[in-house]
Amino acid sequence: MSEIKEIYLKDYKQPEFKVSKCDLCFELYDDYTIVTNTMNIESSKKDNQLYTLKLNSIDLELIELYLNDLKLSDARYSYKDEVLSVYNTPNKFSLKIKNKIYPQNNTELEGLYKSGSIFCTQNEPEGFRRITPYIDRPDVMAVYTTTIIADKKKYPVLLSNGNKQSENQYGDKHSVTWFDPHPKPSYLFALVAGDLGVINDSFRTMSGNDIELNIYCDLGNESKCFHAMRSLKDAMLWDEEKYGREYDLDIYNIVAVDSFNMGAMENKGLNIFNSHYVLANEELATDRDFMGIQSVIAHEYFHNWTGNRITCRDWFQLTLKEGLTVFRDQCFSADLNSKEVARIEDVKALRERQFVEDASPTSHPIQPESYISMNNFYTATVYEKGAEVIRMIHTLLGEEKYRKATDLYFESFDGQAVTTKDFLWAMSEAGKVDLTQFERWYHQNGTPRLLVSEKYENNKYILRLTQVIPNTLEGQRQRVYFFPLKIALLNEEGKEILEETLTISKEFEEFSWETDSKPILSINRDFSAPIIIKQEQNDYQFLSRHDSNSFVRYESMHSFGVDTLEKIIHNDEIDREFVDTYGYILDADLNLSFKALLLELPSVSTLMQRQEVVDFEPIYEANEKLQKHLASVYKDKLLSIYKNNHLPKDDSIESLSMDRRAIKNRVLKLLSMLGDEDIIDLVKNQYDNSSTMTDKIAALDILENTTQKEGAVSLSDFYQRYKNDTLVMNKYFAILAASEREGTLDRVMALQNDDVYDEKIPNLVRSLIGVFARNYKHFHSKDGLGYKFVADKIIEIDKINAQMASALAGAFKIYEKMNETNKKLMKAELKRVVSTHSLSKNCYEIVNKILT
Ligand code: 0A1
Ligand code: ZN
Repeated sequence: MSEIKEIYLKDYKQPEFKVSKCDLCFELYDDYTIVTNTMNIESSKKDNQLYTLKLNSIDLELIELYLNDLKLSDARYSYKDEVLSVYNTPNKFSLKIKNKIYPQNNTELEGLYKSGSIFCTQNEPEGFRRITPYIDRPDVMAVYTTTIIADKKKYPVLLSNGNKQSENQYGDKHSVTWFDPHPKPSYLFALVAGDLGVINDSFRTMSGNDIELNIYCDLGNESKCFHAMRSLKDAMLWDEEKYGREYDLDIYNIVAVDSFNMGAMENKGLNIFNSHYVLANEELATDRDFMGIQSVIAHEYFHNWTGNRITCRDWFQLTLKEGLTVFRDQCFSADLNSKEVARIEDVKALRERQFVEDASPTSHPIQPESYISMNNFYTATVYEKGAEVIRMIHTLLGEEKYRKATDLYFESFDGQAVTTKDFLWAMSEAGKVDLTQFERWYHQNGTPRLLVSEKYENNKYILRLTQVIPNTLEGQRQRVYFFPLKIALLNEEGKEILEETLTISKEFEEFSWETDSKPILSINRDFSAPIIIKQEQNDYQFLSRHDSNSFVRYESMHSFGVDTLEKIIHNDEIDREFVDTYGYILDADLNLSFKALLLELPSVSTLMQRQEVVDFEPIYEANEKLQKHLASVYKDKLLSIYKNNHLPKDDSIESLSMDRRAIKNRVLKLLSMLGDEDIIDLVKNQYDNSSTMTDKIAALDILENTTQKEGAVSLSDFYQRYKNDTLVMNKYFAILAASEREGTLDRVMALQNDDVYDEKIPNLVRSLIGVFARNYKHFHSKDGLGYKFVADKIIEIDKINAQMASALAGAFKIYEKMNETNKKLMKAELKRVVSTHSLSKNCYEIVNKILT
């Protein structure tokens, strides 16, 4: 393991040297690659002293170095502890370094590596130092020229950032040179070489430039790229209309690869994507996959302005680009689809991932103060909570001032590497609000709670609010927040008496309004702040039927469900009123996707988050009991909803078709709890006859969880049909790994030997091991075998890909809250992992935090 060193934001210093120009040449061979890197470098000091230049380098074989064209003797440089030091450098000079790397052995998938037969790169945050020695930090921005030389037959497509400058042929080889005029940090550098298929299109920008758009993929997959292309064009137009931002190169390339650690990467002019977020057609992708592609394609495109043109000064500023870009992609998806459904889905994801993280030993502010491995900070907190913080700014400023403020941000900082303070300056300057107290959202961690009490007397409605702020992990007190709280008071018919956005800034606050009769409170409308509301009294039954704000309507139904399940856990009693409300929603005339959300019962994770000491068994039992009850009371209604919306041959991805699939699969799942033969026939029929992957997967999941026989038949049919399509096989592995059936662990273990499974491909590891580690029932089984299996995998995969391993270790974050039996079992495994010889710093950081 490289030395474990914690890096602190407070230690930030400006770079001692700047690189203005970086010319790269890659000679790609089967067994190795030669990189020649020529940089124009200048000292930041102007005193004509001689300095030592330090370049980050990991696992590089140096061949030779030249300073101002003179070959450097061994005495002029040294290479140790991942730093190449060049001694006695002048003020301004050129440095040429030739080195050798082995992309085909690179299983970490950072730097230059091979995904199948394709060469590709991943350099954020610190991968570039695995390609060539460099000042590998985001505040060093240079203009890059890249030449790639490779075998013409094997690698006909050679890509890098920017615009294509020239092409040459030499015998069996060819070369292409790319020039990117926009200065950029090294983490945005990209290279791709391979024998690729492509689809092309073009986009005319608002000032009339025609941009060439290309999406590259494995040969044969071209027809699966059209949804991604449509999404790209939609995103380009949206950014012009909503933010006045236009694309700035002649060409925009996207490449889909199968081996990728994350979702996608915004490299300037050459985005590299996990193929999961590019390839889709109606037969092979689910509706969720289509939505995911639309939002990730947009996310990476939006980074061109929020991330690339204006980048981060240092990695502690990550939320500057990520929080803002997630907010932008969320708004884009909301504009193109259903606003109400999009907002609910975003909040659901936030609570399932970020709230859990924020209540765990790895809780951190959206702008952390320290890290051991930056790779561990691409978190739900930095991304999703970061987006909520930007959303609150948007709410506080309002649409018009927010646009003025983003214009000011772009004008003021274009071409620079800046901090979240710079962003907040632009927001408060153009928004004319004081954001001093608001800034605490960047530096404090944990989810704040708001206690709500109400009083009505003498025609006066009084609302009392109390902020309860969690302590830091070390037990220090944190301060109260400034945030927008959107509320409404409703009359008995559900009509709004008033709607207001309150700004909350104190620990205790009281608001009052004169009203003729006692109003009903609709609070945190649209989830205007990422907080937990605790009400002394509630009107869930009324609000889930009548609130005009769809978010609060969903929220009330959801909270009503939570209360109902907790009553079952504690008193074994099913709340009749909840059951009635459920029936009311079944009958209501609503957008069908919204209705499907209202009818979704609270997740196991939601209930778990509310337990002081976590024990999953009673949660599963209560869930099953409530579902069976609802299914038997409403069997006829559910069946008629199913039949009205089941159109097996409709494979359109227009919203109505997707809405229909959402509702009918929701009710089918509920009906399947009955285990009745007529229902199982419906499910089997759906599997056999539906033309969409959404329907097939929904049916397969039900069959796997309810029937021994039909499940096995359909699963083997599915396997035979799709075994050659890895993206589809991910779904197969995920269904089996998430199964609640007995014997899941054994089957997951056996699936590792399946021909399709490959431990080096992150998507497959996520689908099999990652999904199993989030299968609460089997991962937390009281024999401890689930823990042991995942710990074994962490240790094994850590040697292949440390980033993947530390992501798996995240499943143990819940450790501290577990009941004694599980805790003891977990502890033994965590200790085993942390004491593993040469464990990566990525895993060490996560496991060590969990244990201390
Ligand atoms: N910047 C990318 C996400 C990303 C981050 C790190 C990676 O490798 C360690 C890869 C991708 C985004 O936000 O889309
Ligand atoms: Zn991003």
